[in-house]
Amino acid sequence: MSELRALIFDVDGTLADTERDGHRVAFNHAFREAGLDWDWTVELYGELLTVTGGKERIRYYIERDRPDFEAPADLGEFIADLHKAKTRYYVEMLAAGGIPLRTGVKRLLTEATQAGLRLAIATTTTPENVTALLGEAELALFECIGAGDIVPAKKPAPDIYLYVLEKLQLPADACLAFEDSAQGLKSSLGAGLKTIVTVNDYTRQQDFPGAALVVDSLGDPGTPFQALSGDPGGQEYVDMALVRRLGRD
Ligand code: XBP
Ligand code: MG
Repeated sequence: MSELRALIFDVDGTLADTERDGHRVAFNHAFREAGLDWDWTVELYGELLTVTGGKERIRYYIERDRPDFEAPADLGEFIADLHKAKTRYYVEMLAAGGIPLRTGVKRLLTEATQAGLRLAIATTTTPENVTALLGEAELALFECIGAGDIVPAKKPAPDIYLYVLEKLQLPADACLAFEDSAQGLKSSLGAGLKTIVTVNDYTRQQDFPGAALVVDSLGDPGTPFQALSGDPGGQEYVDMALVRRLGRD
């Protein structure tokens, strides 16, 4: 068994709650701009989140909910253009307002860096979205960012985690992953990674078989997490001691 060397983070839902008030709003903006009457409500978006990747999600929606849509000859190009507009707007939104990192994220990133652990990102989202979400100082903490279409098969396939492990030149048992969703967990477990799940409103009801720990946030001193499954060993927030124990178990 290797010593813990790196932490690998998912982005959407894990580093920040970006889906409901970020991505969803940006998709709707792009639809309106393109003259489409499509409106992804909070509830509908929860269903669509079962499909990872924005382009894949739009295609799934057209096939499932818009049987009468007169698709252009090149549907792939149409979706790609729509998605480009969505990304542009999402990045603009973040630049204008920003979405805060979830409880404990900033602290854990700092503590892990100080403890000499390496940090990486494995996400389905478009690379520009990651840069827009994280400030320069936070971005600089990550030595590897695996994002978007860099791998052909998105989560729940393990490919993006395998890509990051390859870049880090580390075996899976020297790393610990952080995810927020069942599809994300499937992806990290598929790559052989022990995984802590931090649920959010969209993923709270999902099942997380195989997770090392399921909590409602990473927690902070004075703002304890609630453990939903797994053994937090008396800890109230995810710190280096807990990370090292879960990385070893
Ligand atoms: C979550 C996703 C993404 C975002 C939208 O990614 O599935 O598709 O919802 O991003 P993760 P794009 O949890 O792996 O960070 O529109 O850029 O695909
Ligand atoms: Mg996620």
